[in-house]
Amino acid sequence: MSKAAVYDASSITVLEGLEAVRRRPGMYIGSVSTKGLNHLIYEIVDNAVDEHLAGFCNTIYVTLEADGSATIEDDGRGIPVGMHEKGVSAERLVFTTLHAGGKFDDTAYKTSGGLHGVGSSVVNALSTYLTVQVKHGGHLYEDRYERGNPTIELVDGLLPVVGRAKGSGTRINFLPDDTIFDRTRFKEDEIKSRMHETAYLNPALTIVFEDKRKEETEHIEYHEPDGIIGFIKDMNKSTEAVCDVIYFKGESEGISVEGAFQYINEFHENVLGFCNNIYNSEGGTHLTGFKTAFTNIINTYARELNILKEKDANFTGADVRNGMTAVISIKHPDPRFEGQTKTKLDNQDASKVVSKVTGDELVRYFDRNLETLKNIIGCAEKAAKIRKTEEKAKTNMLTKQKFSFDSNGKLANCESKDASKCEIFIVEGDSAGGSAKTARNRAFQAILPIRGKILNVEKASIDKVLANAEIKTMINAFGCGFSEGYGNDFDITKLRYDKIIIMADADVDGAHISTLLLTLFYRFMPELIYEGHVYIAMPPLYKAMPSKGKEEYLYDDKALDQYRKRHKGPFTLQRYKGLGEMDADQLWETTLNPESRILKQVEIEDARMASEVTEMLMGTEVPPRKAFIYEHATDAELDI
Ligand code: TSJ
Repeated sequence: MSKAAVYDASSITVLEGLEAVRRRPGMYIGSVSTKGLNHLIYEIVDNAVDEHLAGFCNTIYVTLEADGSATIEDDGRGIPVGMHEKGVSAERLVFTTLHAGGKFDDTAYKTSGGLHGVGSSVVNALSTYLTVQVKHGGHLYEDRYERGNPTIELVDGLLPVVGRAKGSGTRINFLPDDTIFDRTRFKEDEIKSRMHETAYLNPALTIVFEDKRKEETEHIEYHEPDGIIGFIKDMNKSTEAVCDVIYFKGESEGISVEGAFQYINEFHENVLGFCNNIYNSEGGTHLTGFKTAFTNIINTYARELNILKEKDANFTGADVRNGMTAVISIKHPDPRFEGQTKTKLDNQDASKVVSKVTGDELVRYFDRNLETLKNIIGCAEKAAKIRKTEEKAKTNMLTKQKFSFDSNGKLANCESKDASKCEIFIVEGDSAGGSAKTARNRAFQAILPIRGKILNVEKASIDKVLANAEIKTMINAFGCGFSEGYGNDFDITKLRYDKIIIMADADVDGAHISTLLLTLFYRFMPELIYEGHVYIAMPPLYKAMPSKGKEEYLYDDKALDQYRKRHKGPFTLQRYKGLGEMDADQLWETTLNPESRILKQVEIEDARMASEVTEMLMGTEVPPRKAFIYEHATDAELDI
């Protein structure tokens, strides 16, 4: 069959549309990194979730296949395979039409909520192949695409029947295109966490996850009948709760609102927003509405109860959310998004409605549960007290800081003042720091040696963090200040270096120091990471010196294996134990010279996961940390 045979006139624009997706994939899925890759699965799963919301699907199966493809299956009604007005099956339209988000409002395919899952054609365009199987009316139908192009001929505009089937449902199998994505291995941790979250938000749904790439198939069933209450309980399971989970819901102006929260004995807040069951990592109007109403309620009660006296200032929003874990989930008929990653809910009516529901429902709750209310106000009082102490400490520090920058003895700054060209290396140890100072190109490379292990900021209180000399030097050198729970004095536009490069030995201690530094950045200067300024230098592990031919630096054991295979004849192998063993020339050549070095760029896939991971890695609990480090030890993502 010639390819032309399967395109009719109406599908020509369609194919041009999908070609656009292949040309600029980032526009449609955010990026072609692992994050974009995982996104393909979510786009498909969202369709099945829509079918669940429509009341026709109970179970979704998500399988990472041994061959690298993914399969998603549901037990819904099956995508309509019959003839659609335009002369093609509805199924073909789903996978070949780019729709901006309005869906095709005039077809049978408009889903119950018309909520999400608009990206099936995008997934199709970015897949080497994609097969669709639909069970319906006793028949099994099948369709297939390659890089978005259909390869099966329709019979009178209908999909061919390939067999018989019991029940109904849809099954999609696709292989991401390795000419589009940097790497095509799905990251199971992020997928599992997203599927679990989807289960919490849809308490009647079961999601069966399988990873067949593992030696022994991993099988997990996510079913969370307690919904977002269970979500909160799980997030807080390893900490001491200050009160029970409080749940409320309500509806107004066609928007339904559901919220749950609990206080724990910690000094941070974790408030997550969802719209139509999709997580909004940049928050938005639903969270603003909740926060405004909540701050008002607590301040009003605190005055009524005379906990806040007439002369006292109100609690701030951050005060009243001190220790709070919350989920706000709304259903909106026409959600709009803004923000860098288009994940910030923008509908003004959402703010109004969430505010109203929160106000009405929580006043009703607190009137009947005065003890809980008093506990919560207690958390706010603690936060306010700490905030005031810190405000004082910070003013003191900042005034001192103004004079301390120049006398910042250990920093060997670069000559250029053009931040876009400058780099700062944070080097473990004074001796390596010394070599690096000699080796560097002082025109644009600054060196900041740090001694031993810096403070673990996940465990230390803020005043200790700010008192730490190494940390102060870093904050001074970067030039942007820092942000923490109670205010944001961080200004990325003042950053003095385009690249902040962590340079530590390639051993366990080195890894620990890198983790400590990343924790510091993530907690107090997260924009540095979000905006891609943070890198990890990769010094070589070996130098291979053949008796004939050129010396070569090898950066990991895989490179050594490859060298052994590639290189016939004898060679001497030098193993570097630390940066200190290299002379200045070697250090320049292997680690500093932009032409020949290898840097790993630090990227955060998912802020929530990252937060959990830093807590897990740097917090006081030991066992999960070990498992995580082992699992990811071979996962380095190389850049440049
Ligand atoms: F399962 C899945 F993830 F693979 C998947 C399921 C992927 C995609 C792209 C779609 C679906 C899907 C679609 N599951 N169920 C449906 N349902 C419909 O498309 C459907 C069926 C019947 C009717 C009707 O009005 O009779 C309407 C719709 C929207």
